[in-house]
Amino acid sequence: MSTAVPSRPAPPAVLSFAASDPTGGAGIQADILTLASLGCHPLSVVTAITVQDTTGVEGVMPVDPGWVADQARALLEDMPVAAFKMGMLGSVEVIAAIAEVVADYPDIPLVLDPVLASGRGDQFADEEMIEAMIGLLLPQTTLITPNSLEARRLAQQLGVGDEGSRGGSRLADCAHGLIDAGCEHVLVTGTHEGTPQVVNTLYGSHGVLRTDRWDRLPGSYHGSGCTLASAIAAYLACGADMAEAVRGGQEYTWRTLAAGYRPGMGQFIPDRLFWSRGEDHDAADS
Ligand code: PXL
Repeated sequence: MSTAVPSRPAPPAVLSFAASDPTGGAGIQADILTLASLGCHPLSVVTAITVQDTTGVEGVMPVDPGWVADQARALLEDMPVAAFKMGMLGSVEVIAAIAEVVADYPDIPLVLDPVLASGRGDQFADEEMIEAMIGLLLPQTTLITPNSLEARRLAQQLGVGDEGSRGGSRLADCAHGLIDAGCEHVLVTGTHEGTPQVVNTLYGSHGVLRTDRWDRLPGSYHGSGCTLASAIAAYLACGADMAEAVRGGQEYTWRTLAAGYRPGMGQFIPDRLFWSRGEDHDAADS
């Protein structure tokens, strides 16, 4: 006897740990849009709530660490999770709580976006939080996705030399410092470097795995890092290997930025659903 309602197979579930951004530009809202757009089922554990508009962040209130852990455990005990994605975590205590939960799931790939500051300069992580990220999360991380500023700051905390010079070899040192500290792969994004194109480089323990160059887009975007890390997590959840996932995630993100829009008086936000808007929005094909 079968009383089960016939159902289609569930899409791969990706669990995002991130803070709420009420603008819908960054944070958990960006992650949910990206994951759904790429065919995954988004699971969302809220780590903090923020007060912000498209011009800046006014406040951050971390969620109680026990509540963060409980949200995640409830999901993990109910269903299979194909990948973890982490963004703004809010406090040392929340980082510790999350690190303890994910330690029970060592086979689930983990993409860590080390949200140290917003593109607009709002600071989100103090020295103790960076220490906690490095000590507790990095050894469990499959891919960390710092921009070049974050890569240098993390490396500095690790004691990897930085005499203030810029350039590929220095970022490579930062990336290898992060790998030596325990993560498997590092994708350093180059938006903040002075290069004519944006150069993003994926490192593994044996060196550079791929380098991708992207035409710079005009405008200042809010939520591009969240979109990229979530998109890579989605590709990994769908079975791509790391190099394919990093390529696919960048391609998707570039298209969301090219189709970005400005809903308020501040930054542009990426259009994670660009493909649903009709041909005029398909900027990458033009
Ligand atoms: O873009 C990084 C980021 C992540 N998460 C939240 C944010 C921001 C930037 O403002 O507000 C919640």
